[in-house]
Amino acid sequence: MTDYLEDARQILAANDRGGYTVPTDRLYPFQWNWDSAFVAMGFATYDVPRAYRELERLIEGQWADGMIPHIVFHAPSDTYFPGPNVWRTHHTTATSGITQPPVFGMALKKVHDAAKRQGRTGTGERSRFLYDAALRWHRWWYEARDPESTGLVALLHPWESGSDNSPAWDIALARVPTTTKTEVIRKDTGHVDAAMRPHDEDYRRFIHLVDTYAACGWNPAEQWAAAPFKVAEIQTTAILLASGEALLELAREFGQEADAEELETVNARSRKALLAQWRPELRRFVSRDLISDTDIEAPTQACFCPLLALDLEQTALEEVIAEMNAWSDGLKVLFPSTQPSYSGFEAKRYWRGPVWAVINWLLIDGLQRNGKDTMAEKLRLSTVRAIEANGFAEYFDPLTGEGCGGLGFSWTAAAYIELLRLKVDGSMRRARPELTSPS
Ligand code: 2M8
Repeated sequence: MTDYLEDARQILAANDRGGYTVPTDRLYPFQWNWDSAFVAMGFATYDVPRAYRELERLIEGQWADGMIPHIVFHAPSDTYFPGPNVWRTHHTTATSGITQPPVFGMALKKVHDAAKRQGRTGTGERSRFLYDAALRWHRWWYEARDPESTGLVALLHPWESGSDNSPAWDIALARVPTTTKTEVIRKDTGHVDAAMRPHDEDYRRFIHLVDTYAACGWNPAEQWAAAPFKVAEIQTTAILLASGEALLELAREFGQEADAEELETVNARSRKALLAQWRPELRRFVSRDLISDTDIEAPTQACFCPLLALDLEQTALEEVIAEMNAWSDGLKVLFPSTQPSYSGFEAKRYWRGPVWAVINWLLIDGLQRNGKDTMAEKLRLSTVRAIEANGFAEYFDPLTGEGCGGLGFSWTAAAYIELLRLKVDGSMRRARPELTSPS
């Protein structure tokens, strides 16, 4: 019988490049921000020191202003575009110049709790160091990406969402010119089928944005003023809030009263702002395009991510479940990153429809938080079965279940480890005991 749990751990071991984990070989040969946070949560279930190390290595890339970049280029590789020479940033360890969803705080709390449960000594200091780094990053988010204190943080590049070519950006990204000063030499389509990747035109716009912000010397205020793409985004804000809640618990535990007060204030503001993005007529939440000052109504997975950090009232909750069920109807694997009946849906093209195990993980957390265990279990089973049947692929076609994109993928392995643990534990509650080594 195949030991999928062991396979998942083998993938994480194979993608280890010295205390950090690449998402997959060749296609993504560096350390990615939110990938590493998910991976650290996977490690936390069986190798706490390695989980700490993953987060510590990411922090090597943290900028003086608190920003944690979306890529840390620890070691050179010529299998990825855009590399450090395109980003033109000035950190000691080469990094990109944009950021990614702040799953880090949630991950840190899980790693810290696992260390405590195991009675490990000497981990308090490691947690404190990472807590300080996380708090500095959260301050950066609110200062640099919500200068008017609305409670919703904004993205200046689609890559910052992690959902690169989501239909959610179609209108906002179309305003970004396709002209670039940098030559666009894609490497991704040499690794995987171009039909599964963003279009060339998307890449030209992605790189136009990089050129624009590099010309600002990566100064946050200058970028904010120059940005042709600016989206106050609900998935990122929900993740920031969930991580903010985790940091608040840590602040209290560490006796950091002033930090706790500060976190309470920003968390409350974000909670209120997220709730205001609920659209009953759509039965989902919406992001806001800050350039056109309009709602983004494209139906994507992000519309349900606020569950992660909100306690919804019953009526809204029932509507969310009805909407999620409607999207799931007739699919082989749940949950699609775009509503299947939407004109922009593409079953295999990256973030335009496929199922992502880590998104399911976030949705499951949100559903559990809101007491929707049946839907949570439906997503959990669907994810676990898809992986067991089709491998640890980067993502899955929701219509056929086919594993797509890169293979031997770290975050899919981490998600499997976590989602299997829920079954082993047999409950769908939030605080769960650790799974001990299977041997
Ligand atoms: C994908 O994004 C990178 C750019 O960051 C790319 O396509 O080159 C996304 O799926 C992103 O969410 C993920 O973090 C990254 C590495 O897995 O790949």
